[in-house]
Amino acid sequence: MNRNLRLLARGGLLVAAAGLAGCSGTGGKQETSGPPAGGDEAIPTPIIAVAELSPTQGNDVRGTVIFSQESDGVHVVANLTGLTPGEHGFHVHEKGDCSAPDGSSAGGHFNPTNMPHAGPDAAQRHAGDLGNITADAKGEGHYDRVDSHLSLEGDHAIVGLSVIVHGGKDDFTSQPSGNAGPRVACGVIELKSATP
Ligand SMILES: [Cu+2]
Ligand SMILES: [Zn+2]
Repeated sequence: MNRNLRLLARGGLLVAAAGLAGCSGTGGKQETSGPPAGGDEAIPTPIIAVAELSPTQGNDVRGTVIFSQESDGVHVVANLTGLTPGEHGFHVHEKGDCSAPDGSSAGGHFNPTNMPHAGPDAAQRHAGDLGNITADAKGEGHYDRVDSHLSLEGDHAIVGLSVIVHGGKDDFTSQPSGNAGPRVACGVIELKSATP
């Protein structure tokens, strides 16, 4: 009797120990993902959106644009292939519709504040004016910039809109769109879950 009780007690302790181990294991996991997000100057849970760009008819430009919300703007990173060497207008357009063969369904530049077209560093510009992406001799273009005019949240969020890459260079002055030529690639900006 006494021995049985001790065995029961031991069993209970083992179960309790296993339960504790399970709890601390889960707690540990939450801690590793918690502090980097919450401890870093109160930056909220990262918001990330992605546009997968596909070529418009007669073109071969494709790639990925990743948008991540940071405290001072949206970090834009793009990697494209199939471009002609040189500069190519690169914008957020106002409609998330890439269905037209020439990309025209994406509408004009995203311009929620009714500003003139300009370059990315201008104080007054379309929110969608990201400037140019430059392709090397192999036709590969890379873009990496934090943009203070864009947002992934709030009334002027770019989620659900589109990214357009043009065949020519954006001159930053011609209205309404920088005379950047035909639309060679288009992709809709889709929100991605930031949690694993
Ligand atoms: Cu454009
Ligand atoms: Zn513009």
